[in-house]
Amino acid sequence: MKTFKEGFLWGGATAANQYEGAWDIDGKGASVSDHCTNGSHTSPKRVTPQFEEGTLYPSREATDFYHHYKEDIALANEMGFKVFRMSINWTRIFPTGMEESPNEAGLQFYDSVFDELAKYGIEPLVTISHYELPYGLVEAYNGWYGREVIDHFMRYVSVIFARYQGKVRYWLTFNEINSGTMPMGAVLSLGTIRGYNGPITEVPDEKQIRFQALHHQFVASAKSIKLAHEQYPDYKIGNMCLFATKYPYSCNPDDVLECQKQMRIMNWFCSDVQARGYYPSYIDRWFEEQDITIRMEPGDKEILLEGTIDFYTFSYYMSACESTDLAVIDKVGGNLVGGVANPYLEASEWGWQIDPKGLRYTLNEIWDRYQLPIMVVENGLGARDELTEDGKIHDSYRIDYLRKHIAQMREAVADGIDLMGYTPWGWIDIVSASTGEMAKRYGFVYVDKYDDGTGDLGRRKKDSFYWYKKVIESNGTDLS
Ligand code: BGP
Repeated sequence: MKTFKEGFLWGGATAANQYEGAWDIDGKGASVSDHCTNGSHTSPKRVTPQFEEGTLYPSREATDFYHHYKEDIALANEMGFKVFRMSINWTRIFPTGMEESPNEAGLQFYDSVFDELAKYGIEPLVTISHYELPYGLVEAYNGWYGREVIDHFMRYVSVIFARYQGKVRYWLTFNEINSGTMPMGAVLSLGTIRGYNGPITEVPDEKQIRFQALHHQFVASAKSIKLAHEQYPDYKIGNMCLFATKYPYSCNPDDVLECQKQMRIMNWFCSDVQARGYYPSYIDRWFEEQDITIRMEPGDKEILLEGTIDFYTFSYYMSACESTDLAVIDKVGGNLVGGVANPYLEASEWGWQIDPKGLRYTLNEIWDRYQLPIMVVENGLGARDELTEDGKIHDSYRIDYLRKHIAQMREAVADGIDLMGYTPWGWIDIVSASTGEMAKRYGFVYVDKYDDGTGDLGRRKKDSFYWYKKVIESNGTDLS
């Protein structure tokens, strides 16, 4: 039976806006995430156009990768990482997104990071845009709704592609691009929130604006891929989707059809465009029903066809059910979107349903659809960790979650899918994207940083650190 291949890319994932801090250092500008306050599971984080005195903006310091990158990369190396997923903070390179030339200090920071990774033979996997849209572009264009943003993005991409040649091979264009199909994606991903001041959970559901903005992202993504294929033949470029796997709540055909519809719009639509190079036929009817009209410019269709992805990546945390019967059902939460509770599954404290077998199912579905190499670039359990008196963290719940998911990935490989690698989310503690909390931790490494902004940023290895090291050493055969 097949198992993880030789050279399988084991590693961990992060994003600059949740990890780097140093939000206004060395010429960096403010991104959408820098305008987000902290929150919690019960009290949502807010986005504020003006900075409020006395309010905590957790991305500002985050867990300070900016000043700890050497220490952190050494820890990653100790676990045996082969790959390190990170993002470049667009506003470190172009502070408002609109400058003519890049900020050299920002470029140098990533040179140092890539050089440090190279020292250990760790391959960077770089997300070009991970919830880090320059706030200047929100004010000037209503974020990605403005077609002009494509050109600003391409200037940024051209600069980083040229600069990091020989240092980076694997790139992802937009993190969780399909978050744009969901209202909260307007804040984090699309930035179509000019003037909006309020909780990220209450942003108006403006589908016409969101899907037009998403079209601009598709074009920008395809243009970047085309550029890479033409000028940087070593580069491999992937998409990145938030895969919120759905099951029909019952075998009632109405539930099955509803589930198919949700799977298509939320999970398949974006990658169908990015992997096949054209809008899928099923979307026309839904656009009509929702009164959405996409304005395309001449050449857009050709660009989409010319800029298809080299590999498929996704985040996987949970699954949920779909039903048309509103009477039955308990709702569950989730990353940007929830669904109907599945009676066979348990949920985390944040209400995300834990479903390792759903990962096997999802991997097989993706493979069947595209036959492209796949990478799981986010997965993990957000949980509260307790420090023992002697400074240890016994996170058996996290080990248990990851063990079950890796076992199911192995099953999927045995089923015949082509899996390139695995980068569990937040391998070191970072700020939560959905709530802005520090209390929701994913890491193998604990960071001394708390929700009131205190903490000395010291790093400590959790039990899961030693466990994951063993998993990597054994190429996924020893999960004990
Ligand atoms: C994904 C994002 C990440 C991340 C993760 C965990 O949606 O790509 O940025 O944070 O989810 O979510 P959270 O931090 O809300 O627990």
